Amino acid sequence: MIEKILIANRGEIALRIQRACRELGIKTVAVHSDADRELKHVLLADESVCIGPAQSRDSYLHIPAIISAAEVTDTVAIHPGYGFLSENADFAERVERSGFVFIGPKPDTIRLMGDKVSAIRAMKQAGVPCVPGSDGPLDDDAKHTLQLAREIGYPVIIKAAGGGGGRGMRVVHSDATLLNAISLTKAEAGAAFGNDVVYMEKYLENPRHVEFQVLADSYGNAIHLCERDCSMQRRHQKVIEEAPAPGITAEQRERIGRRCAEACSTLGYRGLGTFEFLYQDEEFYFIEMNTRVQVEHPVTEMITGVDLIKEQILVASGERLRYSQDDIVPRGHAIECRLNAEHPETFRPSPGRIEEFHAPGGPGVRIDTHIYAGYVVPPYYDSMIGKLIAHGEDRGSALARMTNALRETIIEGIDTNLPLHRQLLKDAAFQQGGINIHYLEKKLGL
Ligand code: MV4
Repeated sequence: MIEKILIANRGEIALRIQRACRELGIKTVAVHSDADRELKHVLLADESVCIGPAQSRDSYLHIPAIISAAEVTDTVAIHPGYGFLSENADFAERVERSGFVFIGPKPDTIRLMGDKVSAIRAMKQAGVPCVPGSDGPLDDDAKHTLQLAREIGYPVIIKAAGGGGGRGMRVVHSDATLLNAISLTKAEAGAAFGNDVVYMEKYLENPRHVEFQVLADSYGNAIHLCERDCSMQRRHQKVIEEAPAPGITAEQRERIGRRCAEACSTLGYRGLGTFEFLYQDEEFYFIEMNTRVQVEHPVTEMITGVDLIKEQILVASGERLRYSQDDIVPRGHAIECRLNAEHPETFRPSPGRIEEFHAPGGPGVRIDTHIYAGYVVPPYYDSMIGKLIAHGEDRGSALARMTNALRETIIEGIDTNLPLHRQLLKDAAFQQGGINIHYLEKKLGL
């Protein structure tokens, strides 16, 4: 068993990982930047190490500083959280080569999934339904590329193999603009990711974003933990997530979930993972796999009763999965609202001192946040300051509990998106369930 974990992250997820470690009797090392001495998990940690200046690239992204902190503290394992180095295969490799356990998949798996072309190829081979497309990189043969686009049928989308999460994509509606769009996407991808490989897919015009959570151990056992709907988003930033996805039948869940779990076994996947799908006209289309714990993992925890971070640590320490697929019986419905330090209308970040904070409560209400009255939100990092999660026996009950929780929550001193959430909970289409990925931007008039 792992005796000590270094948490290579900050904010609410660092606190969430620390809580899981404490439940498991594992000591924690907090690493933090100069700007983060007052973070809640740093104040609570068994040990803490300052790893550099405020800028992420000099601290949370600085691999040698993190490895050195692990060495001086006699750390056994490193948990990367989400963002920062969580999907950096070179980091995972250096962690392992330095003799530490990386809490996540093997470096080669991270690398495979980081390249979207190789990820799609692997998933297609493993029987996961994918978007009709080029099934590989686009080559320099213009005639062949034009023919491919016609076969797939316009509109098509050109995506960078090194992209993901909305970076490096271009929609094309006709032959006339295809080749130029490919050149532009290639040039941008080369500059942004150091990899100018691009591929083509059929562009789905009004899909929902539905993702399946998986968990696998090192012995070929893998399960899925149902799906989440993350369609409520703006500029590729998720705003509200929920589980299960409205309108998805038990038959669909079983069919696609089993494919995901089987793909994990086939690929020798280890740890937590997420299969991202676009869902349109009752069909699922795989687009990407995330090899980290995700921000929205609590909605899955609330409906399945599984502590995903604890399980992630247990499988990383070499234990067998404690659950079989039959043990996973979803109960009720859960919704998460991401709380951001930003102006509710302009979305401008709003760092500063939190003068007052009142957390909501009551049955089925959970808040994952590192903020407290007197805490100063630094300007250097992502503006998310926490997550409000509501669970109920059905979607209506979860919505009612979230509405109450949003009404009770008071954060003063900085702007937050609480007013936006209160408005979205009243939205008729959201209440109905099943909005698509363009809904929020259209509603906001973007
Ligand atoms: C797509 C698509 C439509 N058709 N692929 C954006 C983020 C990246 N993960 C993939 N993305 C998309 N890929 C095909 N073939 C539309 C999007 C997309 C999107 C996907 C999920 C959540 C929000 C989105 C917002 C805009 C576009």
